[in-house]
Amino acid sequence: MKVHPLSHLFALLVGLALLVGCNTSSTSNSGSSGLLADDAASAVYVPPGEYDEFYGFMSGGFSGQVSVYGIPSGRLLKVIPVFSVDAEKGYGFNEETKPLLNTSFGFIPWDDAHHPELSQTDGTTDGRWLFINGNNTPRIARIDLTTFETAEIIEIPNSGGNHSSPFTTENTEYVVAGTRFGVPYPQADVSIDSYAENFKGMLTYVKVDPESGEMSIAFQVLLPAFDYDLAHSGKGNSHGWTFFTSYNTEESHSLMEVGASQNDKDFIAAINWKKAEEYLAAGNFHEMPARYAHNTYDEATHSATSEMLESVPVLIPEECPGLVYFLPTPKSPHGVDVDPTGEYIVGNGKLSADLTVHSFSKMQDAIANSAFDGEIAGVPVLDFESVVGGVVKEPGLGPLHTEFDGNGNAYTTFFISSEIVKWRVGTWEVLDRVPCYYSVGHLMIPGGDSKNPEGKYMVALNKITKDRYLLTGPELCHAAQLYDISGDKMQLLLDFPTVGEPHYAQGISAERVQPNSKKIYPIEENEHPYRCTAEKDTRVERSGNVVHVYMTTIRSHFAPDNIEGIKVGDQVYFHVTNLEQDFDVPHGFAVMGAPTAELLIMPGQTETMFWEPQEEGVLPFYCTDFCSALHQEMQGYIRVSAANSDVALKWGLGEEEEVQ
Ligand code: RUQ
Ligand code: CUA
Repeated sequence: MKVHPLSHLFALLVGLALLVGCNTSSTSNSGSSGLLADDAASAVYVPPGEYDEFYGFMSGGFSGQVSVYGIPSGRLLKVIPVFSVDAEKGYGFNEETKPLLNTSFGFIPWDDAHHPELSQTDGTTDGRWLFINGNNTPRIARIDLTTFETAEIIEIPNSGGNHSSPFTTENTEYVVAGTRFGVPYPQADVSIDSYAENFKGMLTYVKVDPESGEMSIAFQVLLPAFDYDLAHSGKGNSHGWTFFTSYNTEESHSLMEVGASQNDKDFIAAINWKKAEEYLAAGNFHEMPARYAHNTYDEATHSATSEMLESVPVLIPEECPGLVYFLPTPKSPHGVDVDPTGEYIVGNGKLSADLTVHSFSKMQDAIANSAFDGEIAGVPVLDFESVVGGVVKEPGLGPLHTEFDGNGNAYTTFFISSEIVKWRVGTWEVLDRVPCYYSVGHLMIPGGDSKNPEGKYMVALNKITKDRYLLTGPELCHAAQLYDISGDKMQLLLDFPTVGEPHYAQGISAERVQPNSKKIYPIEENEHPYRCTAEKDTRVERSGNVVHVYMTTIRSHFAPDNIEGIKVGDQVYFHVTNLEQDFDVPHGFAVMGAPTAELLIMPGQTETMFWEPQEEGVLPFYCTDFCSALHQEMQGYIRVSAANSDVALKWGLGEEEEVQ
């Protein structure tokens, strides 16, 4: 039996992690009383009726959703369903949104969402779209920030664990997707022991249409089966490149906590995507079979469609000189963050005592001078010393992620020492440090990964909250902490719970988003094939055992509200159009015993509930969203008869009745 050598550093870090874990309960409540607390309270106080200065978009982690917060208040504004069904909004339950969750594995009602990423123009967040990755069944979603709804989801083939995603380029030319887990390429029934031989690591570039935002896979780059963990694209001079961190360059596939921590240095894979575009244009690629779903929601029809695609262009580094370089980076790096000037690339080696910063211009020189230290799978490995731009000495333990404030400062999270450390880009000196309660993962400064950060607030996204909040049984909330970073010293202002695990977040000035926010869907633009835009057109149609109910809703009734002639075993589609044209007047629709969620229909929208009645009887339906003083009157009945009964189809509202 082989003995796995544990490195001393690794053992030390594990020990420290345990120590921090034990100590946490004795350090609670610090800084939460006295004058400081009063100042902090007024700094985050947004008076009733006033708006927050920033939107904060937080990943919901294993909830599969995105939550929207006001900053600095920490008030929850909305939960946007993305990868998981959401009964509150009918998402993934109504017929219109189901296709969004389609994949090559079929309908998948859940995923693990990690990194929200705002679209950018000229390196500045533009408030048009928010992208987020699904980690488990590799996907990228695009949320439209005029509606705050999921507009598109594209599956990433040849990938396993879409973690290093969906970081954007400076003008949202691309969002990227790197596989965290090596998987057989092509996917096949092979021995896991054949990892080094059969498994690969694919990096994917997803093109974003500059007008519509629509995503398409532009190309994939075939690399060794390292674990590609995070990514960020260059800016300014480094625009045209993307940097992906990797760990497990050992290509271990079992007991990874040891196996993937052997090498003193892993790599950042630097991809020259402008070069990739040249190779593609020259036809220097392989169109490879790959089955993946592309799902788009059409705002005119209020419906999503799902399409299966069958191939992707793959670039192979051996055949494409200059496409990829490996930058050696100490000890299992996690985050990789590019400073606002685009010159410095911070690879956060989570088992490294120091923070290594690579220089883009040095990297260019090293490439020009062929300062290489070998080659792996056709990828030149750059000489480490030649590409290091600077080192922050012993800043803390377990660095994970770095963001920037636009004033030449960087802020790095340290998971093990549970703190954020502020340091100066260029001089590499540590300027300040603040504790986090507890064990911070990502952090977020609005625009903090763009060319133009809005460096007023910083949010720590913490993994553990024991003793910070009232207890709620074994499962506690995850949480964020808000800091003021406008001065020399970081100052803690606020703790607030989050929905699910907030891996990463993005923030943006409210003024870049709010003016474009949609209030209603104009009814005359509704192109849903089963819309009903006037009450007089409401009807029930049967064809065989398929029944379509064309229903409308307006304060405070459904039309029709009495339906008879439905039979056990029918396939009933309730197409409900909300005729309201006033802001903030959705109606809900729920049927007793229907094994699905409600519909929640926005003004001008049509949504569809599918139902197969199982038993005879008369079942009530009603509006679930309190919409007027007569909301409670907003109800109706549907009569279900035996499969062989001859009860005629009949529907009506008040005195008027129609029979088919
Ligand atoms: S992760 S805590 Cu982005 Cu999923 Cu770093
Ligand atoms: Cu409509 Cu309540």
